[in-house]
Amino acid sequence: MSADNDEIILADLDDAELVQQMQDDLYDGMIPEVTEGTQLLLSRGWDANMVLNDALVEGMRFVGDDFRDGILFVPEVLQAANAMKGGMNLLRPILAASEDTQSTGKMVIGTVKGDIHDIGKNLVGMMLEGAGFEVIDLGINTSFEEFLEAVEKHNPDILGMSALLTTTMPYMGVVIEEFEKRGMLKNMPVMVGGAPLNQEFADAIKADRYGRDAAISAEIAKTLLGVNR
Ligand code: B1M
Repeated sequence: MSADNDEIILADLDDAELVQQMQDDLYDGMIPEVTEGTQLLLSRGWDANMVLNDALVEGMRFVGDDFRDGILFVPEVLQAANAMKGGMNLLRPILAASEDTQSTGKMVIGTVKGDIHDIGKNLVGMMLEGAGFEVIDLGINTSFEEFLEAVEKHNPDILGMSALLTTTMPYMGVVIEEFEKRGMLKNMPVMVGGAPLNQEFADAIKADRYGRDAAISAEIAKTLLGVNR
């Protein structure tokens, strides 16, 4: 995947070449290059969502495949994740400003206990902010007790949970069960998401909705407002 980058001037590339180069740079964890590529595409009139999906998310897919196949290891993947964040830092304000500025609703969101993957969750948070939501982000490795404390403090309209590991996704069910026991889900629908999840799993743990990706999740969140159990 990696090419010798020394001679490449990103500004000289056409759009397709630049996207390809950004995917390579993301794979190689080159934060300044990914940031510069993001800036260039934006300055060429690219929509922020397209930059996100075509260059960054797609680049991360290659990283994931090679991580799975034992070609990349944790330090390299972390470096790629940081390069992705470099690009996302530029996209965040644009995505967040792209829709209503008035608060649509409030969502508490976190990556569940045992899981430290936060890129997807952060994207969902960004898109929700873009859709006018106030987002209270509890970060990674979030226990039921932390979700409970945040829900009691902020009284959100929606509870959101993210998990990227098959070993941590069942904990979402534990959180839902604990809230259910306390009768706290009557006015607080739950949305879950993360790469290993699907609708079937969401149904099995009694989540209200499954969000496949960040853009769809923002739409789903809007439809969830006012849902009562
Ligand atoms: Co990890 N990792 N990782 N990892 N990692 C995966 C998830 C894995 C699939 C890689 C692989 O094997 N191909 C695999 C899981 C396998 C499994 O469970 N069956 C895996 C593994 C095994 C591990 C470790 C166990 C590795 C190890 O240590 N041996 C370890 C676990 C650490 C832990 O959590 N306890 C680990 C560590 C790491 C890093 C720290 C190195 C790094 C995370 C950095 C970070 O997040 N800050 C990392 C990364 C980057 C990945 C991959 C490569 C990329 C994940 C990502 O950011 N994707 C990933 C492979 C992959 O998924 N292709 C992998 C991009 C992101 C935009 O997509 O997160 O799916 P995603 O989010 C999407 C949707 O899912 C959805 O919207 C998002 C945006 O469109 N979505 C929601 C997500 N949350 C949502 C919530 C919603 C709604 C929608 O509502 C609330």
